Amino acid sequence: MKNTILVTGGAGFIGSHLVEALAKEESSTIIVFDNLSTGCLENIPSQENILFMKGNVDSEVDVAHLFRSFSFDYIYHLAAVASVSESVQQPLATHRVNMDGTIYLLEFARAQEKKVRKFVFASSAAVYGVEPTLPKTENSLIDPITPYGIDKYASEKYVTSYSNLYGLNVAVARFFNVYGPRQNPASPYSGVLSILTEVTQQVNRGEAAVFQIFGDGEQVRDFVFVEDIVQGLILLGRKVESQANTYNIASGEKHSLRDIIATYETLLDMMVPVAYNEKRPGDIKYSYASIEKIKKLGYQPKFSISQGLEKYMENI
Ligand code: UD2
Repeated sequence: MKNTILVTGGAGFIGSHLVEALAKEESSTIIVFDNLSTGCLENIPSQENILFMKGNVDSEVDVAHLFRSFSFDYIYHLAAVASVSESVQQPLATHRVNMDGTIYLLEFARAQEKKVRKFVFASSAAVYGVEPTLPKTENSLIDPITPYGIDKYASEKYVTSYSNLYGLNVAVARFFNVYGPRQNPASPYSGVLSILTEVTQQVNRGEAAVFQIFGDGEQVRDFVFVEDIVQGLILLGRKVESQANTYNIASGEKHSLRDIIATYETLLDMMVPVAYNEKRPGDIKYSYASIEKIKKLGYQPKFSISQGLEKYMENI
């Protein structure tokens, strides 16, 4: 079927993988809407059925131009300031993107003449905050502790309210710790596996690099390979049952940082030099997801941590 699909943030780490997967359906046209603040054009495959439009989700003018130019069957809203630390330092600026940006898109989506088949919103495990009950299910206590998490949760509520108020077809995804090719290791708050990967590359080039562990390395996360995130997002887009529902997207596996370092050492046949530092303030010791709800839609993670890391290593 011929579909026009919008991916906001489509030049970024997760968005570009989604674009690549959606564009395999040759009859679909993918519109990438991105301001290239952290994403880049090289992330997007050059294909006839992928079009790029530069713009800001928090600019009414830019979003109006987008919806004047195209009429969408599906919308995947991934554009955001993804850095939690930036949201703490710049709450107003990140709020404009992470919250107002969502409302602009919802407003134009509901006003569009053609009915949107699904508006999928990318939220985060950050909405659960530090409350310790595990695993996190979609009904776990919500208690975000940063502007980033608060804006993600408020956006989730906006998205589902547009289903109640205007009959917009919507679904919400909560990502756990995503990793994979094209994740940028530049900031100390980048995904830990992008930093660890960079350190192993530096060591292999003979450079003096040390991976800094914050805390004792026994912190546990649910690391999910980016292609499994894409699988989950596409399911939420396609399945009618996801209507007005919220889903964790994760691997359902839990690993400590020390286990992961050992997996790198086996895969790369090397020793990773590490140094131990004070744990980060506010760091959560254990975080992992229940994925039972999204499994009912047919989701099945395809990558164990070692399979995901192997594919990651092959693609950097
Ligand atoms: C993740 C998300 C964040 C938010 C949060 C909600 C990422 C990149 N971040 O933060 O956006 O949703 O979950 O709970 O997905 N670490 C090291 N050395 C390093 C970097 C990190 O030891 O060089 C530790 C860090 O202290 C933490 C763990 O590794 O214990 C994972 O860190 P992270 O920044 O990848 O992700 P997290 O879970 O803090």
